[in-house]
Amino acid sequence: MNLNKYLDVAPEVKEALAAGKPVVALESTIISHGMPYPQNVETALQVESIIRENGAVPATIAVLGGRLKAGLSRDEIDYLGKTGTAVAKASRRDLPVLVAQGRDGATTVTTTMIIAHMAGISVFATGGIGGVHQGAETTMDISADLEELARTPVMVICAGAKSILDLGLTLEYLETHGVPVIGYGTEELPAFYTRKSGFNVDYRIDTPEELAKTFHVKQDMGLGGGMLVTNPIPEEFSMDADTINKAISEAVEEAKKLGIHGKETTPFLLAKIKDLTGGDSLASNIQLVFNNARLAAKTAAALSNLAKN
Ligand code: PSU
Ligand code: MN
Repeated sequence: MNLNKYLDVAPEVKEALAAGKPVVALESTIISHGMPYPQNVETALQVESIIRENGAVPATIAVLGGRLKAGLSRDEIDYLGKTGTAVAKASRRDLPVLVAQGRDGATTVTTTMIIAHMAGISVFATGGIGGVHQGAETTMDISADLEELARTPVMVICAGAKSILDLGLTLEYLETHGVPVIGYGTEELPAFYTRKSGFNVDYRIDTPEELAKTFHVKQDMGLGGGMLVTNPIPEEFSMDADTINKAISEAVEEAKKLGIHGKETTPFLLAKIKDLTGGDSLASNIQLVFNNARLAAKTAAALSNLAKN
């Protein structure tokens, strides 16, 4: 294990990693900035149970008191959920400041990948990733998540990208940076709340074993960098495309009107969409995270079997 002096790995996670058992990383921006309290805490704890039920150890990641944490207690998860947006949203550029000042941070996909990799964790489950925003030709708003996927060797399992982003440009960016975009059981990029987006993924893979093998080969060949697995929301929880797209357009318009920018954009859009859909989007969001947690646990198990052989 590549132990870093700024990193605290929870005892259960440390033991599992030392024994070559499957571990799944989870992010904390989704807790503090992505969902309201108390659903955020309930979801985070439920996701951890789902990962355990599927044979892996969960490691929720955050920055607490300036320490990088891989594996949180229930109280720590509760604290991040209750404190909400008062906890800094921590991307790569924020980490040195938060650590130097002994502060707390909710980790995005970017920083969760960084800390997972430091701890020796290869599989990470979340809801959605950041990407190229609509209008990025002029705003240059491109999430640091894409850059991290290019450089850090962690497999990120998400439900695709939502159309608050420019999906076409997001795929172009990932292609340029050599990040494989895999559809789990689908040729089409899922659009988070819905199973369809009108864009194709690079490859379709149908089993956790094959996901694990592809990621293993990528690292074994020395290519480095991450891999993005897009797992469609289960049919029964997917939303009506017209309803959700209308809410997304309204939210994007409102953000533009109010001049929302920088790190505020994604949390603003998520909260607005939740209000506009009367909470339906939140219910779907929770279910797709559960679905990704199941796949991640199985994939982490397949990856640890590969490493043993
Ligand atoms: N998309 C979601 N839910 C989220 C996020 C994105 O559907 O909670 C969070 C993730 O933590 C992601 C971050 O890494 O937002 C991206 O923020 P930005 O667009 O500012 O890079
Ligand atoms: Mn941004």
